[in-house]
Amino acid sequence: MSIQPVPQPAFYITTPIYYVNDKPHIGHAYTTIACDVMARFKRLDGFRVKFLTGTDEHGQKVAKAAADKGVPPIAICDQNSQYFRDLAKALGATNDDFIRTTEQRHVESCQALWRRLEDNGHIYLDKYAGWYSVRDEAFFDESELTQGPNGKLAPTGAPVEWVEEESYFFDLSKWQDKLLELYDSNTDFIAPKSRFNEVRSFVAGGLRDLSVSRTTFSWGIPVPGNDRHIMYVWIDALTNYITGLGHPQATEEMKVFWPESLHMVGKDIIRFHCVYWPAFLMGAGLTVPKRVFAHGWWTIEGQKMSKSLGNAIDPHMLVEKYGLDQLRYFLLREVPFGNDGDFSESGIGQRINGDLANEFGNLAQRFLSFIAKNLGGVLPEPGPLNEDDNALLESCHRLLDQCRDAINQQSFNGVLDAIWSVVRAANVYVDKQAPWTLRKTDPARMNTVLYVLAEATRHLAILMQPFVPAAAAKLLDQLAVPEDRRSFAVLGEAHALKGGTPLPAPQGIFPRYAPPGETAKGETAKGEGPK
Ligand code: ME8
Repeated sequence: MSIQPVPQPAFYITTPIYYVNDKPHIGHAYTTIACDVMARFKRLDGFRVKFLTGTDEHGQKVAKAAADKGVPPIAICDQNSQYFRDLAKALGATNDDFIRTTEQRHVESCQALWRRLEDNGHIYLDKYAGWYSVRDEAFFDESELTQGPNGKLAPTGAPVEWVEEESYFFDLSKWQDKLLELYDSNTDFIAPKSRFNEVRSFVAGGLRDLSVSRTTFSWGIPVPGNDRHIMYVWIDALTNYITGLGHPQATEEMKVFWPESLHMVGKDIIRFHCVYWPAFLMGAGLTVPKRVFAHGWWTIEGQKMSKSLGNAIDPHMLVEKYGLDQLRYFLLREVPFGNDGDFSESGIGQRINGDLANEFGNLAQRFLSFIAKNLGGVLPEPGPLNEDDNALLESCHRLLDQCRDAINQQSFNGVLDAIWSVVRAANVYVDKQAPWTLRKTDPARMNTVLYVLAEATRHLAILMQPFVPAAAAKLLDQLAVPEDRRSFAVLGEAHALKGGTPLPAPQGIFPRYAPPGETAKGETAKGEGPK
C-alpha cells in the first residue's frame, strides 16, 4: 500500500488594494499588519499561504490629480504605489506579491472577467443618470443623500455630482436571492456579525442594476470590444484578488488558493466586497471567496484622520518612534478586531511598558539572567515535576488550540489574551516558586523551576512570532531554539528543551518606552529577589 502525502491546507489572504491618491497612514498600516499576522500564523501552522497586497490605480481621482499637476496619470501611480510597497516592507509584511492595477496581467484578467459576464448575459448597454461620488467611486440613490452647504452629499460626507452618460450595466437586481442564499447558508462569509446584519438588510431591501462603465474620462481599463468605455473602478479593483492568482489562466495557484480566501477590509468598503464582488463572481461562473472580515476605524487622539486636520500619522514615524514589534502588538492588542480604535501616545506607551516590558520581557529576563549568573548560562536538567509545574506546562500545551480558534475568527486580541493568561500565570509561578530562595535551600528544585520557566517561555515565544517577529526570534535565540524548530509543529512535550543546553548571554527584548523628555527606566532584569 503506498502512503499518500497529506495535502497541505491552503490559505489566501488579501488586503484591500490602496488608492494611490493618498499617502499611506496608520489605517493602511493596520490592515496590512493584521493580514501579515494571519499569514505568519498560518505558515507557522503548516499552511501553504499566499498573501497579496497592492495598489488601486485607476479612476477619476487619479485622472484629476494628474491633470491638476500636468503629469500623466501613470507618473502619479508609479510614485505613490512605491510608497505603499515601501510601507509593506517597513511593517515587516511577508506579502508574496504586490499587485498594481495598471499592470498588463490585471488588464487581461479584468477583460476576461468582463467577457464572461457579457457571454453569460449579465451586462447590457443603457444610459445612466444619477448621483456619483468621485471620492467614494460609488453611485448613490437620491434617498441616501443629505444636503450640504455647497450641494448634496453622500452618506460618507463626500460631495456627489449628477452624471448622465451611456453606460454598461451589470444586472445586480437579479442577484438578490442568490446573495441572500449565500449569506444564510454560509454565516461565516461576512464577519463580524454586526456587518453581516448590515449587509444582509441592505440586500434584503432590494438591489438596482449597477452602472459598470464610464465614458467621461479614460484612466481605466477599456471595455473589451468598445474602448470608448472604461470599466467601473470597482470591477477593476475587486478583480485584483484573482489576478494575483494568475486569472484568467487556470494556474496551479488559482486551483490551490481560490476560493480558500479571506479578504480583510475596512468597514467602509464592506458593500463592495460582500455584495458586488460575489455577484460578479457568480455571474462569471466562479466561486465566491470564503470570508470577508471588515475591521473598525482608527482615530488619532480621539479625532477622525483627515487631510484638512493634517493629523494622519506617517506609519514610518511610528515604527521609528515606538519600534515595529511594539506597533504591531499595540494595534492588534488595543481593540477587539472589528471595533473602532483610538491611537494615543499614552495608549501605546502603556502597552509597551505594561504588557511587553513588565509582563512578557521581564518574565524572560528574570530567569534567563538568573541562569546566566548562577548556573554558568547552562539550562538546568529538571527533576520530578510537581502540581504547579504541570499546571503551567499544561496551560502552555493547550495554547495552540486556543490561539487557532481565536485566529480563525480573526480575534487577534483573543489570541493575545490566551497567550497573556499564560504569561501572567508564569509570573505568578516564578514569584511563588522563588528560585532565588531555592538556590540556597533546594538547588535541585530550583533547577526544575528554571527549566519549567524556560519551556513555558519557548511556547510563548513561538506563538508570539506572528505578532512580534523580531523580539520572538531574539528570545528563541536566547533559549537556543534552532531556527528550524520554531513552527507550531514543535509545540508540546515531544520537542521540549533539553537540560544541559548552553544558552547565549541574555539581553532585554522589550525596552521600556519613555515619552520624549523623560528617561526610560530600562527593562527590569532582576535575576534574584521578588519583582
Ligand atoms: O478603499 N482606520 O482604498 P483606500 C482603519 N482602493 N483602516 C483604515 C483607515 C482608518 N482610519 N483608513 C483606511 C480603497 N483604512 C479601495 C479598495 S479593494 C478591492 C479596493 C484601511 O486607499 C482599511 O482597510 O481608501 C480600508 O478599507 C482601506 O484602508 C481603504 O483604503
